[in-house]
Amino acid sequence: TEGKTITCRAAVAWGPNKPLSVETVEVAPPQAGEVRVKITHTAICHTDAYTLDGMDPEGLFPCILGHEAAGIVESVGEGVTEVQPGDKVIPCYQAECRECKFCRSNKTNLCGKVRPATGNGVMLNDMKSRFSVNGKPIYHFMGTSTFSEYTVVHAVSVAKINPAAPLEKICLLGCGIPTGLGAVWNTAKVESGSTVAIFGLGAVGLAVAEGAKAAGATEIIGVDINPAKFELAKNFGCTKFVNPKEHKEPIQQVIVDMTDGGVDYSFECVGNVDLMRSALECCHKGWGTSVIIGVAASGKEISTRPFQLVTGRVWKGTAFGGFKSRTQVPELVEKYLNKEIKVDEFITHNLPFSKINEGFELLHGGTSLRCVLHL
Ligand code: NAD
Ligand code: AHE
Ligand code: ZN
Repeated sequence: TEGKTITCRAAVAWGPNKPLSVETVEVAPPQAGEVRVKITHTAICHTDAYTLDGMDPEGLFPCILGHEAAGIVESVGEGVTEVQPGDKVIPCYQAECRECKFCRSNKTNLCGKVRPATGNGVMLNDMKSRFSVNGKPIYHFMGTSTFSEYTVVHAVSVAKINPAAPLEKICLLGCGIPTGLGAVWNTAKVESGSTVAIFGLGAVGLAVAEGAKAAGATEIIGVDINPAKFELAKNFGCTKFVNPKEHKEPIQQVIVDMTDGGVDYSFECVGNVDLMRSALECCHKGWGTSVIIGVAASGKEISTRPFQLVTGRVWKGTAFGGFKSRTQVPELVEKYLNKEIKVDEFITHNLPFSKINEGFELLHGGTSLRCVLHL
């Protein structure tokens, strides 16, 4: 197959708010600096649903979504030294070129190299797509497009992992779990003895709980409007629960009252700007730090009284938990293999790839943390 176009199955998003359509697509060979990957397993993250629902200002259609996956390198383009055919890999939507201004800074995990291309649904070389259906180009998504049996990614956007790793599990290390763990360990740098509030107990929020517990947080308050999440969340480290629907006061007030003035750290894992405000305002005066993880819809803006910041609260945000992807994703895989981090526990469902729309329904329905699709 090397050097040739591959014809395979992919789930095409033809337009916002339409079910995905699993059909035959053509995947062109990788060009210089690119890698073609056979995706074996992909999960569905809320960001895929958000984009499919037409809420992403960068969302382009038709496209192939998907960004939390694992697979095996099928072929590489000219000049690629990072990986070779047969390597087990995790595609990384947050690239790491190790050369740009961002990569050379230890203050960020963002990479500037391929971002202009990935934001426009194309590959950097020629600013074109490698996917087509009957000759019509289909856009890439987040530089990963893992809802396809084969995808083409930039070589700087693929992490080579331990060949002993089970791909049907560690595909989750492509987004949600690293995001939650890293938000705690890299962005907030939660200390032992801290109090924490987590808004939204999906896979991201529960990874925050796991990270906070590992960091030695003594009180971890889970906030969700779906009480079905509470029992589950205990296994990930949550010690107390708050359902905003059961309180008439603003939820920040409820948490401030529960914690003698507020939490040391809070995390917004929903993508709701009102909740982002609550998450900031439930932080303790003088030092409380709130981290925005959730992705808000196009046009939404955050607000609070500046006095909240004047009096020492800090508002932060994180992408992929601050992890430098190509360097640190393989380290997270090792941590999983050494049983130092949970992954299996986040997999609530497994489905064949053909049932991808059912996977989206499960996520929307609130019963699924992560559904792994088997390609
Ligand atoms: P999810 O859908 O599995 O979980 C969201 C949770 O929020 C659910 O349990 C839901 O019941 C709860 N929720 C919804 N509305 C709520 C409200 N008003 N108050 C309290 N809880 C509420 O989603 P996920 O996959 O865990 O992703 C969470 C968010 O993180 C999404 O916005 C996603 O786009 C974003 N995300 C960001 C990054 C990043 O790098 N910054 C990475 C991954 C995901
Ligand atoms: N494109 C959107 C924002 C989407 C967004 O913020 N994506 C996160 C990852 S979510 C993974 O589930 C991210 O990494 N952002 C940093 C980046 O470089 O995209 C918008 O609002 O335009
Ligand atoms: Zn994601």
